Amino acid sequence: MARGLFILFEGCDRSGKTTQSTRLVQALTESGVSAKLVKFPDRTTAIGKMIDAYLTQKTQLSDEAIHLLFSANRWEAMHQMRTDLENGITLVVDRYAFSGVAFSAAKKLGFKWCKAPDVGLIAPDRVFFLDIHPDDAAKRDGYGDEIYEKREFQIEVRVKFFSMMEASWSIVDALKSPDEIHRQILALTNTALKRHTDAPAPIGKLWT
Ligand code: 2DT
Repeated sequence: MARGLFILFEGCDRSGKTTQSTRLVQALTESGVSAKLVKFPDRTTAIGKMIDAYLTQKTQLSDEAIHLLFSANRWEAMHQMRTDLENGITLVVDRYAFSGVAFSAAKKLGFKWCKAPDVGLIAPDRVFFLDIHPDDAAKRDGYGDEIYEKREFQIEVRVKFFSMMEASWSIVDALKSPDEIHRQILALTNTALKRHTDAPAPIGKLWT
């Protein structure tokens, strides 16, 4: 049995990642592909609860401390993610280490320092970057509720994302209709799945 694929959604706040990752899992499941949704931060764990308290501005933490908590929140999920991939489950992940680096680097922490704690995590096979200008994101419902949802900061975050893009990334215009975006992403995912069936690649390690 081939291992599952690791499909990642990244993007600025309110770009539609949660909607699209949920729809992708549904579509894959309906077509007989075993798939599971994973979301970072995972606010349900002990570390995730500390992250949630920070994001909702109930507690304060230094930029360095919150960065390391986000990374630890990924490391604590690695065993389960590896097991799932090895069992043939395709993981559709909503945010990951690229969000970690983009948000902390936008606070002026060094790139190298930001990447270091996430080196060696499982690497995504395919990344979809839902691109939206923060001015358009600000018009969407629910914007501005959490600590990072400020225009200038989001513009900085978007620049940092662009500086990390690699060959496995596709930039998707997040202003298109949700149906159109879904169709585009599903087609790209099916191509990646087919390629993987024809020529399976081992699970990769991030930034090594
Ligand atoms: P959601 O709105 O997607 O729940 O994210 N963030 C996220 C970081 O600063 N570092 C990270 O490593 C991750 C995964 C992005 C909540 C906020 O947390 C930010 C938005």
